[in-house]
Order: sequence, then structure tokens, then C-alpha cells
Amino acid sequence: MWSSSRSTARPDPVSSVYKVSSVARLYKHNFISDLSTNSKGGVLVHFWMVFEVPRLESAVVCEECVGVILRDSVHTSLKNRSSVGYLLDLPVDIDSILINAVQRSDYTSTAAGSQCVDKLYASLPGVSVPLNIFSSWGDVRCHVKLTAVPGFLIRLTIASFQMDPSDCVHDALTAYDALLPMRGRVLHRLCTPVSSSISLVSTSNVMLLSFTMTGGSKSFRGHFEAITEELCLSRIIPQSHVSGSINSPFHPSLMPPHSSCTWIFQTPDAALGVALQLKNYVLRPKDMKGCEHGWWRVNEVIFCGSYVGHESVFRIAQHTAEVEFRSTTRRAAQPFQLSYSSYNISQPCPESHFLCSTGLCVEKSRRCDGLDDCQDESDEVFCLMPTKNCGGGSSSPLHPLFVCNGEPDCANGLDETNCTQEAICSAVSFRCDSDSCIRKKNARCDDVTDCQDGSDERDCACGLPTPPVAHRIVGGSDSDEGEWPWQVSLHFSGHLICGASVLSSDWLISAAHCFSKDRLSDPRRWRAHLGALMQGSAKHVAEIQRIVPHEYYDASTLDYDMALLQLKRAWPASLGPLVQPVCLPATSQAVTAQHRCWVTGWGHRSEDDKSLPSVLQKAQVSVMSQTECKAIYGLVSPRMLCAGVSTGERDACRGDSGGPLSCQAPSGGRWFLIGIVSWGAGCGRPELPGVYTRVSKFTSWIYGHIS
Ligand code: 4AZ
Repeated sequence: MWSSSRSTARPDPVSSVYKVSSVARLYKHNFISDLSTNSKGGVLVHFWMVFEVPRLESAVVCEECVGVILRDSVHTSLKNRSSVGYLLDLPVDIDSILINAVQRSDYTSTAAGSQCVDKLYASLPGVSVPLNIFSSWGDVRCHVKLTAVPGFLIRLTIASFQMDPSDCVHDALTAYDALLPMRGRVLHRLCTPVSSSISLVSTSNVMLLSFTMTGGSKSFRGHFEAITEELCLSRIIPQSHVSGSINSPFHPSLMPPHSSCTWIFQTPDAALGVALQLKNYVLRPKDMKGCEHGWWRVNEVIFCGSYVGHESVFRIAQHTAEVEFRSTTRRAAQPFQLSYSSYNISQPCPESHFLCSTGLCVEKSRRCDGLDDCQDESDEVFCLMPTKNCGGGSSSPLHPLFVCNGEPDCANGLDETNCTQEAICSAVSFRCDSDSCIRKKNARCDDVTDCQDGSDERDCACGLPTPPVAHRIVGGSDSDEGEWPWQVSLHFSGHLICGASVLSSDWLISAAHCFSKDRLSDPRRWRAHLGALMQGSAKHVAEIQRIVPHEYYDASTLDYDMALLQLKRAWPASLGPLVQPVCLPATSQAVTAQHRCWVTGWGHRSEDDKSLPSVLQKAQVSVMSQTECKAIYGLVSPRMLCAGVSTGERDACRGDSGGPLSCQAPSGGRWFLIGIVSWGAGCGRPELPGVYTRVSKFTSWIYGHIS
């Protein structure tokens, strides 16, 4: 099935084109499903063109080819250099021809005569039209076509959407930036319940909503209205204090595709530059790759934006600045708000402060204090190895690295005393459920009750392998049955693609990059093999209900490379010893050189390995300091850690991605998921360690989803 829209007033030259084309045999008929007007005053005709394609011939008719056939039939004149040409004798604007293949089910459900197709109009701008849909009596599969007066846009507000978080297949709302369900025009897709209002804006005067609500008792409440286009251009004079904010177009609505804005700043004085404070967003110089989350031009220099879990400050050391932003996603994007101020170019931070690479200013005394005050660790690199001040004098306290990390660093034992004493809460202290903090970093599930409320030993049925019965990855050796009961192998359409770890009876954890390509994001095509030692010998094969990639995952830097997988059904408790969850580290968890860390998986055993191992491989690696890791790879975020051996002979490789880096304290006890296999330069190369997602940075994000 194909849909197309183009601007002509009369329809049927379409048949005349396809009936004499290379796809004539497959072409059946076409009909007009809608007419609308575009902002240039033209008529937009929305066609269904029906092709019957035998499965074996699906390669013969591609979406692109069907479009090319139509475009090639439009005769344009080189003389007047316009995009308008003639098809037979009808004027057609070639630029408005858009063709998309769709599923047969989309066609039948929107075609004339279908049970649930609604058309709603917003005639007057600013007047909101209510839109409520309930499925209390059974399944609802509805298409609702929204149209506004020509020249206006549509804003859809979703007040609430009650449904079960789903796989995006059974229950979902898809909003299209078109009147037909064209894949290339998906504006937004909702597969999780909405309780606080969100809104989205179309790029023209039409929008199509496709509702699938199964199993009853689901509801959608919202409204839509016609709104005017925004010209996003302003001149700003920033003052020395945070003097105002600039927003993405249509803020707080999601930003429509192809949005752009220009801001021209001029500070009151040539010695003052422009500082932009960004919330959950950073700008980085553009490299060879494209910008995925926004393109920025700042006085002729290009930057790419990306979403992060912290704030940043972007400084322009010039007193006038032209800043242009363009959205780069095909779908609606998250809105942003930035505040601006002027700053002293010769001294960006106050005297007693240090300038971080994130643009933040932190007190100089916080440099090399073992805490990531800058949010990108730029205050913690090029630090001298902290000296062990074991004297206990209050003038220079013991470096937090050594305090209560479970290992004797001072001969007098001072570093490991009073560890359950209450402490100021920070990234290096352990937080009990009561929200009081203690100095012992690795208090979680160590079989000693440390918190007064006992919360450090709650939910500790994890990380205990079955004692090996007896007793490769790169440079690895065969594992024993039950040695890594949290290890999962993930298969897509029957092929091993990635690893994962068991977190609970219905949640697994893996890497976001395993699911980032369009095709790979469909949970229905994945299977999780649990309790396997040999490939193909799983004790249980589970279906996936939902894939939750981290919302800040960045495919170009592999930052936030983490995803959770919810199983359709919990694995049977009877699998007991051979399938077990791994323990999640606390945010404060310290991994020292004495920890025993192993990477496991069924991935390649060398860069040019032709076949995959049958038996689960294991290799012992050491976690490196972040300073060493950054010295090797440069772009290493606080969400990453390096582990390996200097000869390179033991390492993870292709196919191990998403799998665990499991660590155990030198004193024994439970195994914790310290890392997730993410990336590296090749496999097993000397001085080039594997890079892992640092799981302790995600503890609250993970619990937020799974509990
Ligand atoms: C990969 O392609 C991959 N040596 C995983 C880990 C490493 C390299 C590549 C680390 O999935």
C-alpha cells in the first residue's frame, strides 16, 4: 500500500503514470482520501495508491522508486526554474510530492467505509475543540483527522492518556504530521501513560491521530486548536545578572520538525560576552557526524546540542552574537528553555572559582576532592594521586577516595573506623531509605546491617552464583554452569546480537545501542535467553514487552548507553539457582583495584573471529582510574568506565555489548553489576581497554522504572 500527497486540483493522471511504468503489473488503482490546502495557497491531494506486491517481489517496488516514477513524469521547464511542472496538463508542484509505503492494516482502517474515522475541524484560531476517547467497552482502533484553517497550524494538547505502558504496538497513540498514516511523517508516538499535560504542534494545517487501545478501560482526554505560525527571531540585550530566558519554538509544546530560531545578542559593553545557561543540554563543537539533537550556529561556528542529566553554561566571548538554532529530528523534539546573561570575558568565574569544561564555576577548594562537582569530572582530572593523610588531623582530612571503601588504606586503620557514623549526604556517602547517609560506601547487601532502618540489607536476593559444579570473550575461558546466573543472551530475529543481565523476575538491563536502529527497537522481534551456558541451551526463552532506552542516550558519543527490558511474563521461580538477579551497586559504590571484576558473553573472541563461541566466555579485567581512561580515549563521560588489562589480551568484543561487567569485593560476598559492555577501540589491543557504562550513575533511574 502506498500513500501520496501532491498539489493538483484534479486527480487521475496517477493511473496514467503507473499503468505504463515498470511497476504496471503490480499497480491496482488509486483514490483520493482527502483534500487540504497548503500555506502557499495550493490544493494538497492525499491519495491512496494500491499496489499488490507478492512477498517475493517486495524488492522490485521500493518506496523511493514509486516516487521517482511519479516525479519523472512531471515535466518542468528549465526556463522558469520553478518547482511547478505539468503532469498531462495539470500543474503540479514537484516539491510537494511525498510518497510513503504503509501497512495494509493502516490502509484498511483509514479507508472510506472503515468503522472509526473521525474528522474534526478547528475553524477559529484560539478556540479549543475537545477530543476525548474511551475504550471502556472493548478495543478501539481509531483514526481522527484534524484540520485547521489554511495558513494555521494545529496544537494538540494531551491532558491525560490512561493505558498500560506497552510495547508501542498494542496500545499507542501515534500523531502524524499529515492526513495519512505515513511512516516518514510520525510526529510523536505515545506508549506510556500521560498524567501531566503535554502538547505538540504540526508543521501545517493538518494532523492525523491514530489510536490503538485494547482490552478496555483506557482513555484519552485532550483538545486541539488552530494556532498561528511563530516567527522565531529576536534581538536581546543581556544584563550581568540572569536577565531573561529564550525558548524553543512553541515552548512548552514539543518542538515541531524543521523548527528554527535566531537570536541576536548585544551586551552593553565590549568587555562583556554572552552566557547561556542550559538545563539538561550541552553544546559541543560539531565533528564529522551530523547533529542529532539540534544544530546551532554561533557567529559562524557550528555546534551540536545533546541532552544530558545536568546543567551547563555556554559562553560566547564576543559582545555581539548571532545564534541560530535548527531542530534536526524528523519527529517532534523536547522543548528547551535557556536563560542568558552577560559575563566578564576576561574573568568568566569569580576569583575563588574554577571554570569547568561544562562552563559551570565551582569553588577552587573543590578541585581534586574526589567529587564530580563540574558534572563532567573536569575538576577531577590531572590531580596528583591523593596522599594518604592517615594522621587524623582535621587540617587536611583523609581524601574521600580512601574513606570507608572497605579496604585498609591506613596502617592505623583510621580510614575504616566509624563508617556507620552519619555523614553529609554526597555522591561518596551511602544513602539509607530514611534519607540519612553513612560514610560506608559499599554498605549495600554486604550482609552487615549498617543503616539504622536496615534498608541497606533490603532486597538482597541477588548476586550469588550457584557454587560451580567443578572447580572466551577475548582471552577468556569457558564458564561453568550457574557461575553467571544473571547473564542473558539477546536474540533478534533468531540471531545473537547482544548480552544483558537479569535485574528481577521481569526486568533485564542492557545497552541502549543494541536497540537504537529503527528495526531493532521493535520488542516483538527480540527473545531473551536465560540460564544458558551453551548457546541454544537456555533454561528459559522470554518475550520482551517493552524496551526502555535511556532518554539521554547519544548515539554519536555513546553516552548514557543503557536500556531496560521488561519481560512479557516473569521467568518461573523454579529456575532458581541457574537464573538469578545480579545486585545493583549503590550510587556511592567504590570499586578498587582489589575488586575481582569479570566480563562475560558469547561475543567474538578476537577482532577477526569468524564464528561465535558456544560456551559462555569469562575474562578477568581490572577497572582503571578515570584519569587513565580519559588519557587514552579523551571523550569519556562520567557515565563510562574503562576496564581491561594492559596487554589487551582479555577484553570484550562484538556480540558482548549490553552484557555484564560483574565485580565482587576482595572479601567475597555478592556480585554487583558495575559495568555494561558498551564500546572500545577494536578488541584485545594493548593499552586500549574496553569501555563500559558505569551502572552506579544510574541507580535511581533504574529503580524509578522497575519498582
Ligand atoms: C562492540 O562492537 C564492541 N573491546 C564491544 C566491546 C568492545 C569493542 C566493541 C571493547 O560491540
